[in-house]
Amino acid sequence: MDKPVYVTKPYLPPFDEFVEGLKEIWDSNILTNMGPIHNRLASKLQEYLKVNQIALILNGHLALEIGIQTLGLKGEVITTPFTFASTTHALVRNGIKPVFCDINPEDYNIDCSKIESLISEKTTAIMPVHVYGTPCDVDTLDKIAKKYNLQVFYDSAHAFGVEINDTGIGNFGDMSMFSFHATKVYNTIEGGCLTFTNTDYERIIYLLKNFGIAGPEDVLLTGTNAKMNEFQALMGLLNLNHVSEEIVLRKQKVQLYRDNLSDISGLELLPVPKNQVKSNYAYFPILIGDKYGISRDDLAEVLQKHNIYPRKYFYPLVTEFTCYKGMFSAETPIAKDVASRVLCLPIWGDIPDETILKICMIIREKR
Ligand code: T4K
Repeated sequence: MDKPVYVTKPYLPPFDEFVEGLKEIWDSNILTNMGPIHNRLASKLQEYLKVNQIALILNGHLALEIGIQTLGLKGEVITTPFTFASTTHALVRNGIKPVFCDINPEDYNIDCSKIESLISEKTTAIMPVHVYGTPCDVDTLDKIAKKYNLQVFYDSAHAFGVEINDTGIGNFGDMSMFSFHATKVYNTIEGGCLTFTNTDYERIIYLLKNFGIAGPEDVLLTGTNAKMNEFQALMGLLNLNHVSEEIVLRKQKVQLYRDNLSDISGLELLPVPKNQVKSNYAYFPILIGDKYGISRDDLAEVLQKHNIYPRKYFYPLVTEFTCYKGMFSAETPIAKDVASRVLCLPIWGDIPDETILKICMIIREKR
């Protein structure tokens, strides 16, 4: 390829739309601290995600930390090692011990059948991840949580716009976090949000993201600074007008990959989303099996020689990170196996069909 092909390309609105939008910021002189564009975006996103309550945050990671503090999680939280660093870091940075549960080999989400054996008297919550945007088994998670009086905080970083039977994915559990990072299906440059149903949380989150300031002379708690600014919110407002179209395009690209890869021996693709699921086609992972003939790492190298840069999301497993190695005992053989074989191929709405066909040809020929 003449130009490098990365795992994704951030969505940008038409340049003129952004420049036009900037005028409002220049007129108002409000750059941040929950300004008018921030507030408009919050109500539009609440509608789009079909949720009762929403709070915009500076980025997805800080949203996770603020969510943990709002829910009052402590002790041990059961989670998955097959995720981005952020999920585990958010727990550890808040003094919580992550207890790692294995994933299932079908969709790489937390294996609900293995959760109960990990619950101890210190367990306060489950933090599952809707990996690659595929919904976790929300019904079983709900049953386990009710049975053991645990909270469920979903890391929905990948699941923007995903629905189950017309219900927005952000309605399940006690709280969900969405990431609006540049590399996501929907972006506000950096950004994120929390969605929840308990109305008490709105004020706590507001305080936590704004230093705990309740008024010019009143600081109520030890908050941080995690406010989304007006430039981010403007990007978000404009991108929201285009995101449905982006998801339709991604669906076509995913189909093109499927049509050209599904007959290759030794390759495993994610299952087609179930009928009741509205997918967002955020990632296109493939698993490389023995029958394929060369290893995942060798295939990644072959693609790189063609200036194509897929990513090994999520390798290494969190439990193998230098900062965590040997710290947590974890029996997660499936996660280990998937992490050693996964490769996420380039995907975004307007990736040219010829690029996908070329990638598929290289994968078929292994050279
Ligand atoms: N939970 C989960 C499960 C997550 O996956 C994430 C983030 C979080 C929590 C935390 O949410 P945030 O705090 O990030 O909102 C990327 C993203 O930075 C990260 O947001 C995402 N998960 C993760 C899965 O992917 P990296 O380290 O792979 O990013 P990077 O910079 O290598 O970007 C990947 C490729 O995208 C580059 O090779 C080129 C392209 N790119 C990237 C950027 C930033 C561009 O073309 N333009 C750009 O501006 O983490």
